[in-house]
Amino acid sequence: MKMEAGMGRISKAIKLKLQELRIDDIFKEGILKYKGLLSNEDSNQNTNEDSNNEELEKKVSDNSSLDIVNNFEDNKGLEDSKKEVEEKKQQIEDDYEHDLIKNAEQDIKVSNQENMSKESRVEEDNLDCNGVKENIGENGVHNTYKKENGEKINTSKKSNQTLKPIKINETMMQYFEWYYPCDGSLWNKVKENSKELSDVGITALWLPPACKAADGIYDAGYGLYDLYDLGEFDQKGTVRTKYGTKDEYLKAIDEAHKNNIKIYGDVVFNHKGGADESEIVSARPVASNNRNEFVGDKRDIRAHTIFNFPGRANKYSEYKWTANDFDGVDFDDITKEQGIFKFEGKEWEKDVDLENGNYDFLMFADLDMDSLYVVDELKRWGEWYLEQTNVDGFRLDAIKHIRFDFFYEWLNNLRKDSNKDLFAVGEYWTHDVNSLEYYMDRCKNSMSLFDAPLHFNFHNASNSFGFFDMRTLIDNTFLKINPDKAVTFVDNHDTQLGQSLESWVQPWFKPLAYTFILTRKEGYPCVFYGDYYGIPEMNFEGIKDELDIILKVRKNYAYGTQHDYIDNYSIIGWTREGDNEHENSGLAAVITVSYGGTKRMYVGFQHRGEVWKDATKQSKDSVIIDENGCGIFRVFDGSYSLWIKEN
Ligand SMILES: [Ca+2]
Ligand SMILES: [Ca+2]
Ligand SMILES: [Ca+2]
Repeated sequence: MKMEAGMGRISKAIKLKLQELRIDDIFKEGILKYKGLLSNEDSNQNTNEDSNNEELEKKVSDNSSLDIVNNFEDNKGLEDSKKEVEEKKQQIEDDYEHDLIKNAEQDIKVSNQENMSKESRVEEDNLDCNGVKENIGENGVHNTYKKENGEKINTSKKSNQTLKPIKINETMMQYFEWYYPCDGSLWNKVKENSKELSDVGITALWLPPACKAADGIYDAGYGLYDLYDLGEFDQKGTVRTKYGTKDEYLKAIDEAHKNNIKIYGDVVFNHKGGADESEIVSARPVASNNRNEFVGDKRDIRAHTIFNFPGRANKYSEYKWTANDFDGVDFDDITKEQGIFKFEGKEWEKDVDLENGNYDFLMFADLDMDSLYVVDELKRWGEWYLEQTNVDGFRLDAIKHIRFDFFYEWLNNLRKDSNKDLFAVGEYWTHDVNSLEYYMDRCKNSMSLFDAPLHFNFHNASNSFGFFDMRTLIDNTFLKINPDKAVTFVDNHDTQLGQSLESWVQPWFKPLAYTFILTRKEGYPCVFYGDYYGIPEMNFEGIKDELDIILKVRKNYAYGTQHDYIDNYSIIGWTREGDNEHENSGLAAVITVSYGGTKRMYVGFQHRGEVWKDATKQSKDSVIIDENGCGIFRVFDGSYSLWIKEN
């Protein structure tokens, strides 16, 4: 066994990575186009190196092609940007090459030598993880819902499609990104692509909020206006929402179900925007950074809190919202002042995230979850929504701003009423895994949670210039402490470039992160639409080709006992032995944030004598599994490899 990658090539790979990262900064500053510059430079260098080297350079170049590509408006922009790129490069080389890279090379060389000299060990997985627990239940026919007065009435379902038990690993996809066009095409796209998504291994789609929102067709759905308008009533300028009409939504769900794909609806309960009328309310302004602290006297404000839904004319629900249903608003229409105005006689919910003193209030008109009228109306809506759409579960928005025990009751009620499992995943945005753990306790384990801390680890590793200790990749993650309830993801509509919680995982690292979440046993992975199809608004092409391979490996091979080799600063790996239910299953995965190399790993005695290949086709090696059930698996610099039995 020896180190395959020479130091010269490593140095260049890191330099290229530095360029990519700096260029991302340049991109953020609005300077356009760099891919051509990188590619030209790439092809002008190192013409004398051997064929292995060429393959490596191609790989690194390929990685760079995953990055964001923009077009110049004019030649002047091109010249300016070239100049700026050159300056940035010079700065990077000055800053890093002579000390950081040199030191790192030395460190990593030592680290790798230590690793190579170690006898590879067969390690049993100590995590005691049972993988994705989400099982599809028997979809009992939900044929009743309660009217406001509690009377049960019979209703007919729009869809009686019963999903078949899923025998492959479950994989969710977030089927939208922030800049998806406002052309009303998304629901139809879901319908058209359901079969293809099913074929590649997607078993559930998280769709964006279907309800009419304050900004009509320009609203991604989170500025919620009318829960009962799924694109059916002429409100906020159109009948349809950003994504299409109610009819198209229901047809999309039906088609997804025909292809055995579950649908998770996005539920926005924290706030309402786009009120139909305003009213005078007695309120006091509070500090933005401490919502328990008043920063002004009690006064009458004009609050946007009356929701009559005139376009819907009482269909489905006669409930009218007024200031009594809210705790506060973000605008006084008398003084035209933006702020946080807490209504007299109302209290922020106590059991919420404690950032800013009390994080009940997020935006618009904040729902009062202390009000039984509000809680009852939201329960009724849940029953109605389920009856209308036949969704299989929910993505729950902004749960850190909602009374922590609210959703336990809401979900419990719906699950009992419908006799369905009803998967749920909550969005609790935090770096702090302890907050997630606390929330789980408070919601009595009634939902899964997005593993935001794991996302931040990916983000940090991808921006680390190669200096991220990969042994710590799952440290402080929800995945580590609660693998059955962690929904793992790489990026989402909030973390994508230009968005409120921007913490974009650099494109070169995305395939590594997806290899991690899609081939390991723990967690329920969620693939981001923007990573898959790209984000044209940001000139990001997406990594569909890479993801299709990783998804198929998940679907067909990622089964059985897991063995971890998360034992090296740069290169980590793991294997799955496969199981009897999935023919030829089993895999070996290797990822590295820095140098390439090889890793000897145990894949199972039952695989002795088999020939394994890299499904990503980056390495041309044929690995023969030895008499001990082990193989030696290669990975190139800053990349990933996925080994499966040749067949
Ligand atoms: Ca709230
Ligand atoms: Ca309240
Ligand atoms: Ca509230």
